[in-house]
Amino acid sequence: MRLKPFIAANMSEALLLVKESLGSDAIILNTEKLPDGQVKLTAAIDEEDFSFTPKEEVEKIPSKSVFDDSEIRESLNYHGVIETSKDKILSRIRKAHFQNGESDSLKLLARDLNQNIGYYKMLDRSTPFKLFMGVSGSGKSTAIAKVATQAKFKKISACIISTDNIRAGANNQLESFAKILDTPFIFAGDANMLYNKAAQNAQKYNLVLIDTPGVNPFKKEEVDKLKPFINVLKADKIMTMDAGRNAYDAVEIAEVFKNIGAQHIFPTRLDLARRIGGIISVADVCKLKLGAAGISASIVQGIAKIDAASLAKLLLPKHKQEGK
Ligand SMILES: Nc1nc2c(ncn2[C@@H]2O[C@H](COP(=O)(O)OP(=O)(O)OP(=O)(O)O)[C@@H](O)[C@H]2O)c(=O)[nH]1
Ligand SMILES: [Mg+2]
Repeated sequence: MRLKPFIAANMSEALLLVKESLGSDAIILNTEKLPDGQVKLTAAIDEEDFSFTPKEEVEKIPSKSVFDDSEIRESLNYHGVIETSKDKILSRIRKAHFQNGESDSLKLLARDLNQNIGYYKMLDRSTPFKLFMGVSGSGKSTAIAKVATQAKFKKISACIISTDNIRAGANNQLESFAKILDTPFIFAGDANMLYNKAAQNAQKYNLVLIDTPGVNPFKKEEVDKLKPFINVLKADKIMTMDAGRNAYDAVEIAEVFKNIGAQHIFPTRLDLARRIGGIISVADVCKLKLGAAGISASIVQGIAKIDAASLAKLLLPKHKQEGK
């Protein structure tokens, strides 16, 4: 049996060192927290041709790897990112620092969010159908009006189909926006009608934006009523969600929509949120991609592109970003 000690910033990094050095058959004999906060592990492996190292030859990550992650950690705590997502982000960032020596928090965070969160282009036309779903009042119809406006600016032809047959007067506001934009507004009361109207209009327009009735994700009967609309078309499925939601609630809600097909998240009311841990946690846990967000109630100016760099800036304290 060969014994070998390892020192690293935390347990998961120490375990990674053990695995890299001794392989996955190694067993951990002892763990110890050192006074400087690092962790020391003693691992052992059975070897036929065993040798005994008389002097402790400690495998230690070079000192540049001990990255002071407190700035990013405190930001993720402030924003209320859920524990598992926070730990994953911090561990990857420490590893990235070790591998490339980068120690600028903003750059490290932006790079990590770029590599580990998915992004989509809202006006991407590879599939013409964009279906919006979400909790009642989460901003679906407003998001559609904003996207239709952007499409108009970019000379991309679009129409809107509403399937919202639940709330009385639900379509009035969206219909009036559509009129102002000179964008056709079509109503489809059931999934068959949606299929037919969407297929017809995809011949005429680059984008077919589909609104759906708001649901309570914790009421199965409401979610079940939404499913036929979602399953009838091969659409980009976008979940709108209030950006300021508590992260654990946000993940629970997003899991329901993910299970019925949501692929993207469109955060709304970002202008009213101080903490965006819900959005980061949903993107991490549910693997929903980010692309655009609602940043005011204004239809014309109320939409912004979201990417890794803008997310990192939203997460880190403003004063730490000065001059960057
Ligand atoms: N400040 C701000 N308000 C927003 C934003 N997005 C939506 N809202 C407001 O949120 C409210 C609800 O938006 P809707 O678009 O009607 O939400 P919905 O999901 O279509 O609602 P239902 O159809 O009832 O389920 C409206 O008063 C919008 O003006 C945003 O990005 N910022
Ligand atoms: Mg609506």
